[in-house]
Amino acid sequence: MALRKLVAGNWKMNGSLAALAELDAIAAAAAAHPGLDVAICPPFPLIQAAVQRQPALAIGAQDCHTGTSGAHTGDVAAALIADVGGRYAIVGHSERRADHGEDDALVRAKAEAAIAAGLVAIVCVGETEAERDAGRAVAVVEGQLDGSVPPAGTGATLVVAYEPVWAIGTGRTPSAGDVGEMHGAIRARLQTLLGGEGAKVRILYGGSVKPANAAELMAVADVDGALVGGASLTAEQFVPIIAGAA
Ligand code: G2H
Repeated sequence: MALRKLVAGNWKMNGSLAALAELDAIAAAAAAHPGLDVAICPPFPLIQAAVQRQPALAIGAQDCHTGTSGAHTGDVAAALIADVGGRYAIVGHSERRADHGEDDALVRAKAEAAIAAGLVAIVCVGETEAERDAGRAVAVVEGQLDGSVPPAGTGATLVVAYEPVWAIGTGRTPSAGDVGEMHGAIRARLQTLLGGEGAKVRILYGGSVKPANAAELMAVADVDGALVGGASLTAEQFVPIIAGAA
């Protein structure tokens, strides 16, 4: 079943108020390709300004807390992200798993909090280079899915992003064959975990997606879009990726 593709940009710890000017051409490209969804996830302080600058463009966050409010210095509740107009929350990115020790149980709780607040949760999974070299890539990702996918997730509330850690920001990407094998395995696991809804959850590929490889990656079976880091920071790079996914 062909799902509606999603191309999401993850600005990570980059951007500025001035950089939001890039959203003008990105929003125009999104409007020119109504057959797919486009989102940008800037740092928290830019979310509201991004929404105000381009209200028709979906804006999201790169993380959220598990709770709704309280004494959690420096954290941000999913409800606040929604309150300022955010529509997505990336959770469990490998940089957060590595930098902040986030494990599968915490990622699942964050995804559930995002969904409860009305956001679409983008749950990230992916193996390290050592795990792939050891022939354990699929088993590692299946384990991450088992631990971090919310059991009540649906095609409308949940997206999974497969991001091999060794491909992030390195310029290296897996072969189309390896991507197809992994996305097929993820699809099968999602159907085991979520039943019929598992066929409707979009599975994004992430890791060094760029204009030159976007169309080939997006043509692979069960690749339902892309999570794009560095190449989402400028319209010059991101707009051709949107076109490549359309
Ligand atoms: C993977 C990706 C975005 P990049 O982290 O989530 O980043 O495209 O820079 O590899």
